[in-house]
Amino acid sequence: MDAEWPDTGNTVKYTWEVSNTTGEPDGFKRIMMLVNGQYPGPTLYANWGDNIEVTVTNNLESNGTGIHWHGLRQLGTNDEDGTAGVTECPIPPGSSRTYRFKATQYGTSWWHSHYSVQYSEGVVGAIVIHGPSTRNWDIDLGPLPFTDWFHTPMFTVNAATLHANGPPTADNMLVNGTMVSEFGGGYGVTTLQKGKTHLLRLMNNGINNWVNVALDGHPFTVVAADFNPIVPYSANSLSIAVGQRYDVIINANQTVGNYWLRVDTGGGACDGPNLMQGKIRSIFRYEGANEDIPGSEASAQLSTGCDDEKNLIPWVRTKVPQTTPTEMEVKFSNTVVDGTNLVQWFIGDSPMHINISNPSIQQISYNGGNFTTTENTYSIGQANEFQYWVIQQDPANLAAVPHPIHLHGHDFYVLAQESDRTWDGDISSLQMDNPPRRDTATLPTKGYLVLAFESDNPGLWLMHCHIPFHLSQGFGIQFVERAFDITSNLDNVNGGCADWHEWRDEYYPFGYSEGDISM
Ligand SMILES: [Cu+2]
Repeated sequence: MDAEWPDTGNTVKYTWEVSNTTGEPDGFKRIMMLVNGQYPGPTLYANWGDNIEVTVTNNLESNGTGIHWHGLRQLGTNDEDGTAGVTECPIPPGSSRTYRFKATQYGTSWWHSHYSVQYSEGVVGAIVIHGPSTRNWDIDLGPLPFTDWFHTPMFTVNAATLHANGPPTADNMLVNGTMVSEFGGGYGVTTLQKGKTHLLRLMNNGINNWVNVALDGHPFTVVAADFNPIVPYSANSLSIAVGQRYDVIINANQTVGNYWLRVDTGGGACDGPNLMQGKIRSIFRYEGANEDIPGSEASAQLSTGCDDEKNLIPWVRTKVPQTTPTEMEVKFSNTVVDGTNLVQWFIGDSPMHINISNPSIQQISYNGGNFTTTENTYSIGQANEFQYWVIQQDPANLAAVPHPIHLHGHDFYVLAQESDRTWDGDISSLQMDNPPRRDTATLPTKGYLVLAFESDNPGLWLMHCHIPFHLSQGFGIQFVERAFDITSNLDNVNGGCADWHEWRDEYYPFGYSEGDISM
């Protein structure tokens, strides 16, 4: 939970360099952008209550950058959220900035570039914040990230998708940064010790695909969802949306040997096609076993589709007061503009398009936040009160797909989540007694998601679909939470923007295309 935290007095420090390079995580060589040359990027480790300081230097040739700390609330430190166009200007090539914030929560998450679609080029890694667990375990195996993988650079795929009639086809899905393909590559290997219990931190750091996962012969005991400890439950298979995490315990009580971790996408109908669907795997090997490819049999049916887990009971109980939520409608449009298709997602009246060179946090300080329609801002005035929102998909949407909805600066409570249905306004149907609490939840196909969060963190907070293509196509809003109470350090923002503007004007003397915000 994040109402209080210990003060360790300790500061963990990291120094990261983002650079252009090449990599071949599944045997196919392509250009990548990496932190410290590593893929996945370095894991950020801290203890609950630590201060964290990460200095990021941009050594890219012609791209800005910036790092967002997914799920970390940035309580009182809105300017450290790392969101280009909202809380900062991008860090230009040749420049550095230091992010400083506190680990007010504990558990598993990830950091990623929030500059356009850059994270899907490789600027991504895990966050592990050590804290209590709702069930004991012997060995922490660390993070196990999943990501669907494209052989074509994502900036190219994203540009094509903006004008396409459907989702792009992924070439593969990486498990902990590796997989086999027709070009080579290899399976990842995770080592288990016979007779021990192991904590494994599953996360979907992907782009477009949901992840359905199971381990032969070993059910998962699920102990946390996103940054929230839950009442432990047993699952044979888990479904994980882009941005979500599950901490699970695996009991190594089987015969010493090799076991398959089996991974499927959502199947294509609810997410997007993946050429390796049905063949995505990773090896779990007991210490002392030979190094064979597993011969294990699937012991459980893999979950299918793109649905959130249903058995999440927060360990720390909350009763949410009942009131009527405000509705935001999600509409899809694919119209011909200047002779070519243009895909856009509307929330409310507009797709969100913001200027990365003119971040909202700076605009607030200049003019109190006189935002344009396409900046898609929603104002929240009251302090420390629950805010309720219905996100409703238009049943007439031609793109009948679910969306992983992520909110910055807060965890939210999931009060309702229904597919193929229009919210009827019946507040008695909402789950107010200890509802699931997390930072990313699925808005089901042609249905609705009802959320609540407390306005206890003044700032500019993005809420968006975590599929980078959809955010590029406008699927986002900005909450302007208590504009007059924002206490952020604007020196960081102003200094960063001055650097960015100088680089931009030199590098693009004939004008810079601001492009679309994505992440
Ligand atoms: Cu989406």
